[in-house]
Amino acid sequence: MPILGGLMGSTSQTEQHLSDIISKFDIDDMIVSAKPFGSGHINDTYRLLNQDEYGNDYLLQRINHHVFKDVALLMNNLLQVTRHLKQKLSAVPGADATQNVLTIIHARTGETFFEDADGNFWRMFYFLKGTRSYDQVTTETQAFEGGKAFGRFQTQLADLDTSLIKDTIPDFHNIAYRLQNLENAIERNAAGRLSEVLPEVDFISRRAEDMQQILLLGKNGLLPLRIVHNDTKFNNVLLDGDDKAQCVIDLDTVMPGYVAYDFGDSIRTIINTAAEDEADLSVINLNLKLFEAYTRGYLQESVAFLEKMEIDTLINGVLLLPYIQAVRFLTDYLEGDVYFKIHSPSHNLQRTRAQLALVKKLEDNKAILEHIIQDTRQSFKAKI
Ligand code: ADP
Ligand code: GN1
Ligand code: MG
Repeated sequence: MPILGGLMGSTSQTEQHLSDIISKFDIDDMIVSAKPFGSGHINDTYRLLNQDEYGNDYLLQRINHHVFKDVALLMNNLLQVTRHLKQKLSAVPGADATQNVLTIIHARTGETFFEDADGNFWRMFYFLKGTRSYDQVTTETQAFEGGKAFGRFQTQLADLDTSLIKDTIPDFHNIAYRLQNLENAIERNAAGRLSEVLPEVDFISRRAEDMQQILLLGKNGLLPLRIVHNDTKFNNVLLDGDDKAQCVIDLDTVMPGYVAYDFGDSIRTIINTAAEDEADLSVINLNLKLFEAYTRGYLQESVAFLEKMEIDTLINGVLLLPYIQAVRFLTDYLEGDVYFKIHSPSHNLQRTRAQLALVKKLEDNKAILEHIIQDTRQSFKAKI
């Protein structure tokens, strides 16, 4: 049994509850604190500190089961993906499967998660010490390393048996489905906020058709479905103390999809000189150097397996992902903030506006961005 040192003596109800949860997992360490960690919008995350500073720390998460409705299916995906990645790494000199891939700590029942009496679902991983995740990227090294990490991730999953991976959130990046949801939210106007957002609705409607390109190419069999990450915002890759890529995390949405989705979602968070939810739209600009660095890192690792059409549609992903994100934030705003964690009543509206401002900037610079992608591709093609 783990001895929950500091936690055990605690009077806080939350800590006592966490202490009970921790005791259900198969670890024998003395955990002295459990502190909320990270800035994810979906799960509740805690870092568990080991009394022994040289021992393992752990990451405990309460899985958001309103978002991930089938937790057993979700965790089975994670098991398959992490197993596959660890196996791949065993052939790579210098790679360390425990440091470079998430490790699931099983519950004492042998399951990959624990369901508490209130119907909450919990899981645990090793906490990767000495790593950092960035909500915003500031250096080309960070961008390049992030690109390498996600490019490698896709490459390593390219031969995973797709039948092992199930949809955790069906139609996750299906823009037609997301627009339909927005349409429904507009009709219901559940939170009475529609009159505030008419310019945003108009901006979105005017682009609805153009944004369907990836979906249409896919439907027509011109783009291969791959196992992709689907949530490649930059804080879902851990960099080490030297800002080298260490581990891709947040594997909940690893599902079949198109590679442009992953590229676009990373770029959404890298190229933007401001935060995802920036209130001052005038400071939302593009950092082309970071875009170039990410593209170089990404293609370096993935160009060998990508089809030409996949590279040609990366630019569509760059425009689509901030757009689809805005559609989702706006839908949530209209529905009364039922999906994303918010920090103020207008947070989802602020996020929507910031993402739409980014879409506009990206549209204005589309030709330059496309040029950078194709130039980078050429430089690698020449080498292989
Ligand atoms: P969410 O789905 O809510 O975004 P994540 O799985 O991304 O949850 O975790 C939230 C944050 O916790 C991450 O952005 C990262 O900073 C940190 N994190 C997640 N897993 C680990 C880990 N194994 N080791 C260290 N930090 C981690
Ligand atoms: C959520 O879980 P997190 O914070 O990494 C969301 C993503 C969005 C992102 C926007 C399962 O990601 O799809 O792009 O917020 N995850 C889910 O910041 O909906
Ligand atoms: Mg995350």
